[in-house]
Amino acid sequence: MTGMATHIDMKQPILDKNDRLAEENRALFAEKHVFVLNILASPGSGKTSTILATIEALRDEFNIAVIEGDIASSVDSEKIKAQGIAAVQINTGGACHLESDMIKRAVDVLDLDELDLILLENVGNLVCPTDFDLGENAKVMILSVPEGDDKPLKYPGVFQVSQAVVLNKIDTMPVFNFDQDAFCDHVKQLNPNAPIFPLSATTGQGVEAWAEWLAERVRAVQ
Ligand SMILES: Nc1nc2c(ncn2[C@@H]2O[C@H](COP(=O)(O)OP(=O)(O)O)[C@@H](O)[C@H]2O)c(=O)[nH]1
Ligand SMILES: [Mg+2]
Repeated sequence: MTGMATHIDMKQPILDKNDRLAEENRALFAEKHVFVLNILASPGSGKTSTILATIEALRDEFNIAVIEGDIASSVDSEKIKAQGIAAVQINTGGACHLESDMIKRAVDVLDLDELDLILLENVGNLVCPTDFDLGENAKVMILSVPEGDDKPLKYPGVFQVSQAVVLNKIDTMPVFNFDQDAFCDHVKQLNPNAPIFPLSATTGQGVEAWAEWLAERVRAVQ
C-alpha cells in the first residue's frame, strides 16, 4: 500500500456551509437595500477609530449600524453605542474570523428596514478573515503606517480580496520609515483596481475622500 495517500480536506466542508449562509445574507441585504462593508485589518490598525470617523462623515445622510467581531469583550461596541449608533457585539470565543452564521444572528437583532449601511469590524487578523464570505457587498482592508510598507508582500491575500485599501495613521508618517510609493506599488501589483485612501482616523485628514467612495456605493443599493 505504499504510495497511497488519503487526503481529508477539513477546510472545504466548512467553507461550503459558510458560503451557503453567506448567499442567504446577501439576498436579505439586497431585499432590504442595506450595504454591508466587511472591514479586515490587524489588531490596533485603527478599525474602530476608522469606523467612528466614517460614522461622523456619513451619519447625516445614512442610517448606520455596526457589527463588532472580537474574540472577547464588548469594548468596541460600547465605543460605537456611546456615539448613539446601534452596535451588535459578536464574541467568537477564540475563532480568528467571523463566519456567515454569526452575521445572520447579529442582523436578526437589527432593524434592517431602517438601515442603509452596516459596518462590520472583523476580528483583528490579516489571514483568517480573507477566506470567509459573509454575504457583504464589499471587503475593505486597513493597513496602518506603523505596521510597515512591506505588508502587501507578506499578506497578499487580504489585499487581493479587498475592493479598497485604507492606509491609516498617516499622521505618524514622520516617526516611521514608511515608503508610501513602495506600498502603493505593492498594492497595485496585487490588486490594480483597488483605490488606496491614505487617512488619519484621529485627525480626520483624508477621511472625506474615503467616506465619499463608500457613500457612492451605499447610494447605489438604495
Ligand atoms: N496616531 C494615530 N493613532 C490612531 C489612528 N487611528 C487609530 N489610532 C490609535 O490606534 C490604537 C488602536 O485603534 P483602534 O481603532 O482601537 O484599532 P482596532 O484594534 O483596529 O480597532 C488606538 O490607540 C487609537 O487611538 C490614527 O489615525 N493616528
Ligand atoms: Mg477595534
